Amino acid sequence: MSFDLIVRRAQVATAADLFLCDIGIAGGRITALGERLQADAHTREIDAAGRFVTPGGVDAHCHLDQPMLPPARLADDFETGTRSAACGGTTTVIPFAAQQKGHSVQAAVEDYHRRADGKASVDYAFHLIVSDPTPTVLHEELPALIEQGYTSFKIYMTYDDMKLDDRQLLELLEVARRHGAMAMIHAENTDAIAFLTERLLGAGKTAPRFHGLSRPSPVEREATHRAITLAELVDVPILIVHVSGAEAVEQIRWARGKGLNVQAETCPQYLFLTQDDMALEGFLGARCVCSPPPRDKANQQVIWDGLVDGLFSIVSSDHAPFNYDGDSGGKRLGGKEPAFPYIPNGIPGIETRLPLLFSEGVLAGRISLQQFVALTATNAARLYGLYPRKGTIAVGSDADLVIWNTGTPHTIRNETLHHAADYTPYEGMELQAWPAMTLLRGETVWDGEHFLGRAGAGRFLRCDKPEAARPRPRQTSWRRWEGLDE
Ligand code: DUC
Ligand code: ZN
Ligand code: ZN
Repeated sequence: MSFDLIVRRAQVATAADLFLCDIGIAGGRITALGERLQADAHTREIDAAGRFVTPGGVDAHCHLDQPMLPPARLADDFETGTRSAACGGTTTVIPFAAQQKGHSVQAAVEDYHRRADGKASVDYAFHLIVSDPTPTVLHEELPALIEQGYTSFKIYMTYDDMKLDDRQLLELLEVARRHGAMAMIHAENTDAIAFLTERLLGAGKTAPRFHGLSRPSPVEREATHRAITLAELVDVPILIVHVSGAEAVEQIRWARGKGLNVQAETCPQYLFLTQDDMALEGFLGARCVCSPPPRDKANQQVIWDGLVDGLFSIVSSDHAPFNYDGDSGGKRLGGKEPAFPYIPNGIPGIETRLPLLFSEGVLAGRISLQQFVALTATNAARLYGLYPRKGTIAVGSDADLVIWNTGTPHTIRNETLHHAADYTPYEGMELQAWPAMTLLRGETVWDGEHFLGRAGAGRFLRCDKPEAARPRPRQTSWRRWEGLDE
């Protein structure tokens, strides 16, 4: 057997195991895992002795160059966003091709390919966002796109330009069921947010921290419950994205207790930020404005508990980077300090996701290394139809690897990150882990100091229909009794 590259004496972690071996790589894939693999004249070698090696991260929720309602504008396009991903150990990203109301989903997909082509330096797939589920979208476009490898879509229950009502949600869930796609739900009650926002503004409460009060936990709890109930009626698995705290978690636990197939995602902001970060002096709190908003320490603990006991399948970044300053499009909207409803919702985090969770999760003893791998790579690949090509270290998988430096403290500084945003909410945090090297299909894209990837080297990935999106037979589903199961 001949190898292009051998990674020697790696402490390989998968979602199931931890073992010491050499990793043999040829043609961008892992072709052997074994002891003392034989090199030949052209084989490159990397000595990973004493280091953990994990699968390249799969960031299944990030926003890159996604058109926003003006004046908001994302700081990262595919070039800067995927560069940042690579330097933080992520080798596959799944951002969103967002349908604009009045336009087709197909147009969004074509536009999004143009934005990614020639720019991405890590591999990428697309989720869809459906904001205008016309009969053509439901019965022609989505079924065709799902067959072509766009096998997941996000449904918003809030935001004027995106939100769907319950009837539309049901119709989309039915498409997911019929065609085997994964439905991702942003669960916040839009009318409750509008009501609370109006009352807060009427009382002159405009500062960034009131963003949190306009979307308190019950707003998320109610929408989570409603999404679960609608999915129960259609009898289809769903995934609740960016779960922020205890009240939504309770709903998901309740649903699981009933035997419903509800998957859940959380994000670093719900583990490391709180509402106090939105109350920082001056306008600085705007930096941590995202939706759902960060809660409090007790809620953080509930989210950690959910990582430990398997409530959450994935930790994604929800990287939605807006500049704080900048001329336009950012949190301060060209130097002005807008009232909270006009602060763009989202924070950067594509580069810090893995190191935060490795350091504060694994090395701090909160989760196991195998759980880290499952949460940051394997489960995302499984949930979105990319497994086993992505998300694991196995013979036949792409040689996407992270070699970890766990011996040297690393302080997060925005100036050393590689995104285009002008801040990180984690500025000054000292971590005990940072990628020493990231490999994409056997090529080094990050060497611990420098980005070595190339814009355009990232490949588009068609997703299979996820096993996890397939409805399981259940005794209790009314559909079965009424003969509505196809
Ligand atoms: N939802 C997201 O998924 N990302 C950014 C903002 C939001 O509300
Ligand atoms: Zn969302
Ligand atoms: Zn998002």
